[in-house]
Amino acid sequence: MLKDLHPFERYPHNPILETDDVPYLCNTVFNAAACKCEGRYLLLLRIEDLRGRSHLTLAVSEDGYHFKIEDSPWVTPSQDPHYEIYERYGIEDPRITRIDDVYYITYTAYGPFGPRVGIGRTKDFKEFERICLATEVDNKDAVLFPEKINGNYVMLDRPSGAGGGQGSIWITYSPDLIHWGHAKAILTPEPGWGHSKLGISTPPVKTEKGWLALYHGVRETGSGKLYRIGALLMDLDRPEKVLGYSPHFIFGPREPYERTGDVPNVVFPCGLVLEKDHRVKMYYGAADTCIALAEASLEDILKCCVSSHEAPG
Ligand code: M1P
Repeated sequence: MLKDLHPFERYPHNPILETDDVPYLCNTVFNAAACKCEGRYLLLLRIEDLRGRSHLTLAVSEDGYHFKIEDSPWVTPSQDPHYEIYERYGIEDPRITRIDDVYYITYTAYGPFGPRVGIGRTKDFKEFERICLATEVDNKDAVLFPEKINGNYVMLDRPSGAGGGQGSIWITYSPDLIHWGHAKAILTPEPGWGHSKLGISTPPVKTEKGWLALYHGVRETGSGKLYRIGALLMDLDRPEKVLGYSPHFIFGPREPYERTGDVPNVVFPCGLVLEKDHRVKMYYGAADTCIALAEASLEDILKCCVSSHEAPG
């Protein structure tokens, strides 16, 4: 019964990465994108430095549980005048989506005007090429779908949640990854566990039942924000059609490393790895301070998505 509502099991040796594992001085390591590349597991870590600004560093593993962090940052805020001011305060919360042979990385560019979505790409996790800043400010939590749908790239993002606004999950389409449009809200906060704002967490995974993604819901409480996780199922051909979502949260802060840290009571996944046996590894930032892992079967996550109505608006 508990498994029906909470399908994820925590890795018993969590957290898998902490500040002391980073080979250079920093404040925290959290909110990592994840993928498999040439048989190895890769995490693209958000590392916050001692000024409170973030950059991205790679970690590699043979088994998905034991990671070694590279000696120096991989992607740092750009000095290119086209990007510089928008990334001046850091780059945060990456997500990786493989489309054909290219790994696309969406990230939050953070500068004096607020957060906006950046997109870059790599073929080998050595060279990183920025493609564009895809949105205006006050937008973050962006993920790309792993294939074009009806000739377009498809992205989920979260406009208008940063300044305390009620953030919803939106979908938007592009022929070239640069020009985005036909935007539509697909999931909006409701009274309950995610009443304050929602944001997509992990890039969609294709299943027989539809596109499956995890999202976070935020609840304002008397002692701060509480970040928990739900599941969202979208139509394969028309992903703006929400087929179902979990009415309850399926994962939330419980362990000491999730309850205590720089920002308490936060679980924040940015990466899923779907294994051949249909088990899922979810890598998540815990309390904005470390990285942890939980696993579930794809089927059990799908069972949490109950049918819903057509998207709002
Ligand atoms: O501190 C919790 C999270 O807060 C922000 O998330 P969101 O804007 O989606 O609510 C981000 O700063 C995120 O990195 C952080 O984990």
